Amino acid sequence: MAASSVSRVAMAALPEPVIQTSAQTAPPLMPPNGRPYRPVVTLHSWTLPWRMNNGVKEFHLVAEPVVREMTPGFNAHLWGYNGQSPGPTIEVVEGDRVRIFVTNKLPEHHAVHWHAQRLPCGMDGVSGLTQPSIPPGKTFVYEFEARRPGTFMYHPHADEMTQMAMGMMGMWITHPRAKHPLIEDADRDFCFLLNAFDIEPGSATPKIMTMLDFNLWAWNSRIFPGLDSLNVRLNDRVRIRVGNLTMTNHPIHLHGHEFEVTGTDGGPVPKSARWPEVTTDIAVGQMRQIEFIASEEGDWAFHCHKSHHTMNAMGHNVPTMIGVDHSGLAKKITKLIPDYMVMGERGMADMGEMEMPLPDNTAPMMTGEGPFGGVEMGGMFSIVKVRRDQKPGDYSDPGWFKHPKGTVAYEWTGEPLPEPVKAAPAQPAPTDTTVRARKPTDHKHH
Ligand SMILES: [Cu+2]
Repeated sequence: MAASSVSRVAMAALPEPVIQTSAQTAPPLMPPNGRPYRPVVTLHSWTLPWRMNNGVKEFHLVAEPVVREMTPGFNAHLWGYNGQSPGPTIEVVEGDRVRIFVTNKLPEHHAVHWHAQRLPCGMDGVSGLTQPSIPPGKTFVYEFEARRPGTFMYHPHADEMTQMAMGMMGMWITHPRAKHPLIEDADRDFCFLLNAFDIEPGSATPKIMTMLDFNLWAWNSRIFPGLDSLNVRLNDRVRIRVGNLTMTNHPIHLHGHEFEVTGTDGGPVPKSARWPEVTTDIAVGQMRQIEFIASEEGDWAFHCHKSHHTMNAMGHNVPTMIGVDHSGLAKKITKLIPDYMVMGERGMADMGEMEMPLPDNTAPMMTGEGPFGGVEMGGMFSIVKVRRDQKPGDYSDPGWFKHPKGTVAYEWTGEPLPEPVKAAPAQPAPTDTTVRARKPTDHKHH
């Protein structure tokens, strides 16, 4: 990729587009040229390589239909960039001059908006407003200086609803050019986008007209149990940058640690405006950058706190059956429908164990095996694994946490516990039921 190895003729041509076929999390891309920085790791995605051309960082994005493995056994037919949805992360340094070639291989027009960047208005990527849209088969050039450090994203601004519902989006990270008073050096720096799809069980293409009732809640077009864990070393300073391109807000919650929101798409947060949290709500179109010291060893759940967002596709019309005895009814129905199955009278956990055949190309609704059994999760759920012996720069999965003896919740096997005693009401109910009325004229006015 070094500029010296590319001829003058090649420099005048477009940079070779780099295509990614794998949905795996790529290792951080150490900058091969330009100014150095500590790179990010994009969950189930990768950083787009660039070339230096007379001091300009040149990238080539290709907007195109892609096949995305959202979890093993479930491939979605999406639109994305350079072979995947989401598109690759663009990583630059504050002050870099950036030139991005965007080739449109979609069946319809396109334009890319560089969310939250300071740039000339005509580079903002709003089709019709700041530029003509990019027709199918054409390549447009965007060029501007990355003026402020922070966490950004890019997404279409042409037939936006369709193209985002189909998975078109990507992260943009601008690293500070020098030590910044509000930007710490992180030992681990992760990023991902929140996105949502409506894909009928057994099919592969999202329904683009869905307004709110999405059935797949994803991080970087990936769902649990297909989501990688975020693996860190004990006492690392961990930064996680999250952007929301779904149609609803997501309270993102970390177990076992408190974090601070250290930045938004507006830039670094002043120190006086930071406070400890364990959940931060990320509204639609927002980015939040959280940081914490990973000071507690373990396998810590990290997820959206809306419990419907940690489930995969399900029938929303299933009635609540908890506490309903339908043993008699089931017998009658079985006469008519031999395969009839009763679900939900003990809760929905049976769903996780159920051996019912799923249609081809369907993600199970709530699943994932942990060291102690079923995790019964889906969608926006992952794990932060904090380990004493995780090597610096090693992002590989260390396996399940080995809990120190005597630190795991356990079953009581001693003497049977006494029957619980009903607590007495705080105030005895009045036995005197006489209604004391008072004439309005009894009121004394001050
Ligand atoms: Cu959510």
